[in-house]
Amino acid sequence: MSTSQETQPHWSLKQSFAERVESSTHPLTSYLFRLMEVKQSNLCLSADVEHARDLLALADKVGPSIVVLKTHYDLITGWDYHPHTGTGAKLAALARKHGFLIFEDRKFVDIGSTVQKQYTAGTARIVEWAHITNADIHAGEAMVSAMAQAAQKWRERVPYEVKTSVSVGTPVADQFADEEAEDQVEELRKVVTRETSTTKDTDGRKSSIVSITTVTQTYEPADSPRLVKTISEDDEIVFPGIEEAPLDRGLLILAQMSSKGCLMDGKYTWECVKAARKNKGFVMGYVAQQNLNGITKEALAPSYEDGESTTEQEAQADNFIHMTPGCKLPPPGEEAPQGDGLGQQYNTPDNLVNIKGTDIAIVGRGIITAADPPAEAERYRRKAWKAYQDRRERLA
Ligand code: 6AU
Repeated sequence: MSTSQETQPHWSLKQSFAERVESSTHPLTSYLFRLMEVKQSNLCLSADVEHARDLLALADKVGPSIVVLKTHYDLITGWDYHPHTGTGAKLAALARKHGFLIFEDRKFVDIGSTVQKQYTAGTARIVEWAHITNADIHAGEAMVSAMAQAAQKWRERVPYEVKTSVSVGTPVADQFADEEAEDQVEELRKVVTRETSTTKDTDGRKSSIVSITTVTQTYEPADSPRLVKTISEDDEIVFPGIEEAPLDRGLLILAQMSSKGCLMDGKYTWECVKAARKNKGFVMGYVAQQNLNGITKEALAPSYEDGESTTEQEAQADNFIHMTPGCKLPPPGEEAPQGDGLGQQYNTPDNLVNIKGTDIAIVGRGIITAADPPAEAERYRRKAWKAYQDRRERLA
């Protein structure tokens, strides 16, 4: 696939991450660019391990080398869904400790109403612990605005901490959105039941339970950008190089894939570019195999008649971040990394970041299966950072 950038590199390809902070249209992207400069890292670990305890141990060990930790919560055994003490909350604490963002690779694709619920509700409540998630927009651009709306609604509630108080009344289970509140009600119900069952009226008849408990939730301003204050003392450690991440949530549009025979063609990728330009307040960028900033329809899908297009001005203003999976270093003595035999295709960090112009290299098995994952993560960090520096030098 040829790009207009081959002849005329887009300005964002030449700038440093620090320089791109100012012109970012998403607060989380600005933050991430700053974090990348502070940690001299453009590495994302794809932490596709078997068990939740392995995930947390790996995140703690590799955390110093990365700026993004990518999860697939649905392939992890033993994922604890508790909103305050579960795996998501523990990952969030590790993210604060080491300074990285969490990216849940959920690849949402459905009608708007369904993705809103999948994103913010259900068992995993992804929006609460993942700064970033991604979407395959084959269902159409409307799902992006639907997710943006859901994230915004959630965000408006977050500066307020939920405070639950329990008092005597009549409980209705459906009222209890908060799991903890339900637990408290259940406890009280047991107490009341125990007390009333042992209480007899003077005439010997058992008293009946007229009222039990009601739960009221009030919202109090919180002064720090977190949902969960503390899990344990260790969870209070905060990475010293930069302030905590903002509470804004961001989306990466899955514009191109690394897998062999992928059906996402130029027409689809062009629709991704248009959806990104239309939803800049929520879309941070792309999961893609090449840089798409400033790209035109002619470069991606010349014969596609899409009816509406984006302007040259809009294309010039692009400053989306690009994260790229299918990244591996070749084994010693070999030039190119081999695929995994299951359709995954790999490129080196140099090819992806320097030549193709993407920003963050996503590495999974290249690090996870190494004998010493933290040391291997450091090796990848250095290679990916060098590729970024080489790109700037090459295009200067
Ligand atoms: O480095 P690997 O091959 O062990 O892992 C790559 C990770 C996996 C994939 O689900 C994911 O990256 N991925 C994605 C993402 C991030 O959306 C897109 C894609 O095109 N290829 C790909 O491998 O967790």
